[in-house]
Amino acid sequence: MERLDALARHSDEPGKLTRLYLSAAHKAAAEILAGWMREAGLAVSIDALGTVVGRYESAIPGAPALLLGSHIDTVRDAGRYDGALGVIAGLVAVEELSKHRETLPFAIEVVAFGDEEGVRFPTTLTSSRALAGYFDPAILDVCDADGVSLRKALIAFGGDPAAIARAAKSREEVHAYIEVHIEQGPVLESANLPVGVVTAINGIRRLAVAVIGEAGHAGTVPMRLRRDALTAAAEMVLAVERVANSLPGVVATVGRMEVFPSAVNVIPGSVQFTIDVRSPEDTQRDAATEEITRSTRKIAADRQVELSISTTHEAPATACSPVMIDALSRAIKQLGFATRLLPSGAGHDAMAIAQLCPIGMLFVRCAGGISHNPKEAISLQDADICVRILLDFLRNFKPI
Ligand code: HGY
Ligand code: MN
Ligand code: MN
Repeated sequence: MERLDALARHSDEPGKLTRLYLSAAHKAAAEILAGWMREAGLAVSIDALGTVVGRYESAIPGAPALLLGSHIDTVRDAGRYDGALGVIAGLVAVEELSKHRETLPFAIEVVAFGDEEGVRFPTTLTSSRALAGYFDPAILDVCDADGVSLRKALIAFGGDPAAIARAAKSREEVHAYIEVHIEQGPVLESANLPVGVVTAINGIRRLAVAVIGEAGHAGTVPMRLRRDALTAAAEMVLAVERVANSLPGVVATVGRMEVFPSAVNVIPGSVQFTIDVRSPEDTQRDAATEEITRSTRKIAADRQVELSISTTHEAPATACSPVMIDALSRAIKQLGFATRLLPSGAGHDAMAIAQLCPIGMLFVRCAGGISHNPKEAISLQDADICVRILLDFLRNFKPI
C-alpha cells in the first residue's frame, strides 16, 4: 500500500493524480518501479515504448514466462489503484518467491504498461499492443493536445521508435498473462466478496466528433440565422445517451468536449467531442455506433452544421481463457472464498495481450465501486488477499 501511495505522488498535475503516457511523471514512476524490481532480484528492462519489464528467472533459464502486470498511466484526477495495483501486486508476489529463493518451472515477467488510459494521445493500448506484436506504426504520428507527436514524446522519454519491433514477445516466450485490477464497479462489494474472476472484457469503440457551425456576434445574430455548433453538439450528446438507453448492455459516454472560440459573447463556431461506446456484444456495439452516427448526421443536417466523425480506438469484446478462469477460481477457493465470475465493463491491457496468449483477470473489490476518481479505494485486507491468491495461482500454475 505504501508503494501505491509512493507512485501516486508522481503526477503531471499538482494536487491531483494525473500521470500521462511518456510524461515526466510516467518516467519517474517507471524508474521507481524499476528500482523496486531490481531490489526484489528481478532483471529489469524498459522496452522501446516505455514498458517496464522485470523478469524473475525460472529454475530452467530462458524458460517461457507468465506475464503479470497492468498499467501505470492514469486518467485525469485519478485514483491510485486503477492499473498500479496490478503491477505492485505482481511485484509483491514475485518478491515473496524471491525472498524464499523459490523458483517455478516458468519465468515470471512483471510488466508495467504506460498507455492504457489513452488520455494524452487519441489512441490507447499502444504499449501492450507492441508487446503482443501488433503495433501500428501510423500511431507514431498522432499528436497530443499540444501538438507533440507520439514519436517525439517517445524519444524525449528515452524510448526508441526504431526498436519497437523488438518489444514484441513471440508466442513461445510467454505462457499467459494475468492482470490483477480493481473492479471499478459495485458487484464485489454488494456480494461482500474481496475478489472475483473476469469472464470477458467489454468491447470498446472511441469516436472523435467535430461539429462546424459559424462563429458570430452573440448580440447581433438573430436566433433563426445562427449555425451554433454548441447547441447542435448538445443535441448530439443527448442522442448518444438516448441510443445507449435504447440498447440493452450498451453504455456510451461523451467524456470530453472543447468549444471554439469559447468566449462569452461569441456564438460557438466549432465543437470537438469524444464518444466512448461499449458492450459485451460486438453486434450491439456496432448497432449503437450506427444509430449514433445516423442521429448525429440528421441533427447536423437539420441545423445546417458540418459534421465529421472518426474512429480513434477499437477493441473487440475479449474473452478470458477458461483455463485461467479455472486456475484463478481454484486459488480463490483455496483461500476459502466463494468464487464470483463477472464481466469487465472497463477496458484493460489484457485486451491487447489476448492477441498473443491466454489471459486471466483477478478483480479486487473497491469501495463503492468508485474509480476514475480520487475517492477510489481498496482495503489493506483485500490487497493482502489478492497477493495470497496470486501466489497460490503461481505455485500451482501448469504451463498450457
Ligand atoms: O476506459 C477504460 O475502460 C479504461 O479505464 N482505460
Ligand atoms: Mn485500468
Ligand atoms: Mn482506467
